[in-house]
Amino acid sequence: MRYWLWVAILCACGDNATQKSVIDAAIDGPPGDGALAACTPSRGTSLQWKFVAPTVGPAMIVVSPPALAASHTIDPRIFVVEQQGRIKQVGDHSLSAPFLDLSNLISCCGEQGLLGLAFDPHYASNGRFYVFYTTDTKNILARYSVDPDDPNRADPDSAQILLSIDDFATNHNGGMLEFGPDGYLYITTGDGGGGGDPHLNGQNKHTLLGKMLRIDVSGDNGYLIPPTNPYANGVDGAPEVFHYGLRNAWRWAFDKLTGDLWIGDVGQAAYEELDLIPAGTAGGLNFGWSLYEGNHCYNNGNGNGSCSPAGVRLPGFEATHSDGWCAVIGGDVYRGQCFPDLAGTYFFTDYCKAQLHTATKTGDTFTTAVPDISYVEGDMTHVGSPPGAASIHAAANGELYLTTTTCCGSSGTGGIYRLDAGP
Ligand SMILES: [Ca+2]
Repeated sequence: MRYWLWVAILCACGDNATQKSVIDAAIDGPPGDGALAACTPSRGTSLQWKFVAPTVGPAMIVVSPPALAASHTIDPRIFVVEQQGRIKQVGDHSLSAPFLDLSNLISCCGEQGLLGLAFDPHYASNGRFYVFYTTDTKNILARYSVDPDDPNRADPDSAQILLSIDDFATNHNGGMLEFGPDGYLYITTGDGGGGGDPHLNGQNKHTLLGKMLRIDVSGDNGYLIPPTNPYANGVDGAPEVFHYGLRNAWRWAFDKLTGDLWIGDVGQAAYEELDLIPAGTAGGLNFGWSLYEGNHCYNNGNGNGSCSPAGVRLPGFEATHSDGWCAVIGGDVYRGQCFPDLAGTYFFTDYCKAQLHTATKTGDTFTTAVPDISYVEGDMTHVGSPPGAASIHAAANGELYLTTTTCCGSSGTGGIYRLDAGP
C-alpha cells in the first residue's frame, strides 16, 4: 500500500444537499440488512452497488457475528470498523453510538488506525471478538468481550492484548482478521513499511512482519500455537507464522462454503497481485516478497537471497500500475441467498482503478473478468464502481458489502454499499 493510500483526498466533489439526501435515504429507507436475511431470491447478474450508509471518515470493513450455532439462525446485525477507532452497527439508526470506541488507544490515520475485526465463531456463547490496531510503535491484536447485559455494547474493560508487534514505520500494517474453517484465527501483517522492505522482513520467517499468522484463541486466556503450524517448534521460523513473503496483505477472505483462501497483496510500485490458496493447503507458503513483486524479480542480494521461482508461490493474477492500479483490495466470495446466479463468484477491486473484478475458480486456478456495474447514491445512478474502495467483505448472511474512503460529496465521509443483482 502506498504511503498515501489513506491520505488520499477525501473528495469534496458534490454539494451538501446531495450528501444530506443520500444520508437521509440511508436512515429512512430499507438498508436494513436484517431484511436481507429473508430476501426473495432474484436471478440475474446485472450488478449494482446500493448505498447503505455513510461513515465518519474512511470505513475499513463490514462484518457481522457468525451464525448462532445453537439455533442455526444468523445474527442480522452489520458492524463497520472505522479507521479512527470506532466499531458501529449499521442499519439500526445508531450510527453515532459505537459498539466499541478505541480512538483513545490507537494512532491514526494515514495507513494506521483500527484495521481489523473478527467475531469469535462461538460469539453467541462466549461474546468474544478480536481487533487489530496500530499505536505509534506497535501493531496490536486484542480480544474484547461484549457487555453481558447489553448485546449492543462491548465492554471496554475486557481488553486482553494477545500480540504486540514492534513496527518501525507508519505504513504497511496489514490488519485483516478472519477465522479459518479450522477454527483458528488468521492475521496478516505488513512488512513494516518504508519502501522496498528495508528490513527484509518478507523472507525472514522469524519475524511476525510480512506474514499471515495463525493462532488458536479457543482457550480462556492468551493463545496457543496450532501444532500443525509450519514452524510450531520455533526452529525454522516463528511459531505464529503460517505463510510468509507477503508485502501488505491488506484484505483477504476465506470462501465460507469451500474454505478456499483468496489474498490480495498490495504491491510496491508496479504490480498488484491476487493469490488463491485452495482449502486444505498446508502452511509455509512463500509468496515471494521482497524477492519478487508480483511475478517479477525485485529485491535481490543484500542478504535477501537470489531471485528464483523455486519455492515461491507466484500470483494467480497480476495487474499493473501502468494500467491504473495502485493497491489491490482483496474481496470475498458471494455466498448469499438473494442472488443465486452470483454464488461462488469472487469479487475484488483496486483503490485507484475503481473497477470491479470477478474471479471464478476452476480446479486450483481461476479466471478473472471485468463485469459492467453501476452504483446508486440517493436518486443518482453512476456508471462504474465507487472510487476509493477500502474493502469488499461478506456479512454473516453471505451478502457482500463495499466500503469506501470517499462518499457522497462530503470531505471526511466514507460509504457502505451492498452488492445487488438483477436480470
Ligand atoms: Ca508499519
